[in-house]
Amino acid sequence: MSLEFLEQLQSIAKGIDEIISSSQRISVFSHWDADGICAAALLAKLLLEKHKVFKIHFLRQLEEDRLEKLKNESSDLLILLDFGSGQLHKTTFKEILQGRKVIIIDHHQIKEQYQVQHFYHVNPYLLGASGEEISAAGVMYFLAKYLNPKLVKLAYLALVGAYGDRQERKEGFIGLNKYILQDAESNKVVEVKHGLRIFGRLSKPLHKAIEQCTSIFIPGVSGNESGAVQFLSELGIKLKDENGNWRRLSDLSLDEEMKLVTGIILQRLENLSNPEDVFGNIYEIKGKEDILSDVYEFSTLLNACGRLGEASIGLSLCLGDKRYLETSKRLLQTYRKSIWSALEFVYENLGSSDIYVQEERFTAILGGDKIPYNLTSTITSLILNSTAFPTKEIVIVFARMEEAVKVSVRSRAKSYNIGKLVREVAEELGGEGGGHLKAGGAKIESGKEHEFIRRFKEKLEISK
Ligand SMILES: [Mn+2]
Repeated sequence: MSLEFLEQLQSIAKGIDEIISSSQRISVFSHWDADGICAAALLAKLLLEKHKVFKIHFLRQLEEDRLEKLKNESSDLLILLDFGSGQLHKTTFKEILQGRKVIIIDHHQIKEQYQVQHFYHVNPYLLGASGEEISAAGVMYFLAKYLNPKLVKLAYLALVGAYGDRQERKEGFIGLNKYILQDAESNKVVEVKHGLRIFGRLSKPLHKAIEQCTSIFIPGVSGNESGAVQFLSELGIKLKDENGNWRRLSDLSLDEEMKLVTGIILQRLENLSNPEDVFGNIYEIKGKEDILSDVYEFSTLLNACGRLGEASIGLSLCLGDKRYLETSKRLLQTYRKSIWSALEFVYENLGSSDIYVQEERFTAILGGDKIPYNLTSTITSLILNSTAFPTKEIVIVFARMEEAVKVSVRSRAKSYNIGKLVREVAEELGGEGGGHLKAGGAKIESGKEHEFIRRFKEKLEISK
């Protein structure tokens, strides 16, 4: 199946190359998360090598008001990355397709597919594969590689994008992503190691890494420096070496690292029944330093830049410009602080049925303005995956967004098509939405949160 995808993509690549070559003014619109930024970076490299002039814009989402604006785009070629597939069925989109060339490179679910002249829609679902096994950056990577073989050296960007979209599983990268990892390993771009998957392995003092880790929420330790110091000293792990220098996670002996893993699991056991695996693959990017040398850390950094409205800083980092490294680290700090305070808010309100609603099959969190709308998808994933929160197999988070409400849904269950359910409910309520099998997002009118919950519950029951 994967091979069918690669063969078909290779044949499409030629047509895409021609459409790019024949265009003078190229406008690129991409999603502002790590996947969108990596896809944009891969496309930018390809276009730069072709000496093309282009503009790149990053958007939170391709919503109706944005589509309206795209109708007036003056470029002769419009390229959409990491969105577009879920908007194709809209009337406004059909109008956009008239009078200009359009390329969509996406991996979200498609409601309606049709063919128009000068329109390329590249999506794994149309090529015998699934959007769960490859990200937009991954699709863009294969295209870039077919059109310019030396771009295989950027394979790591496709992994950073896939990681950002949470496509890396316990067993590692699977499906088409696995082919990308193979490319990356055989070209010595990425090396796979094993260890404790905590942000700041190489770049931070140990207690800081534990305290600031966003992938694992440890009550009393996350976001609490003295809590982290105490936690480590209780485990008998020294914070400094003989010379008085702060130790990093990468300085620990295997024995100490195992002690730490056990400590984290035990700490989290107090709040949960099923502690997640904190030990696993680490993907080291060769020839990069600091925070940019780890696929996981790089993707977190890009998400921070994008979600705080500075995706172009992330893009510069992907293109090898190190001038913004310090700025991006400051953004990361702000990003983490916002995430912790939102998680703390939810944690403190676990008992409040106005905020933390437990239904039979899902948990809904009415975040109001206590959860920043630009971070809802990250926060929803963290809550679903963190054992500190007693959730059902699906988590819905609502957050105020100017006049509207942003909805994020994440699921552990295999039996539903979350993206489709979210789109249906949102559209019934006059809003818009879509997504993947296990993740969806929507924008609805303020005040319709409970109606969303009611309809979502009904649809879940029918689709079970
Ligand atoms: Mn994506």
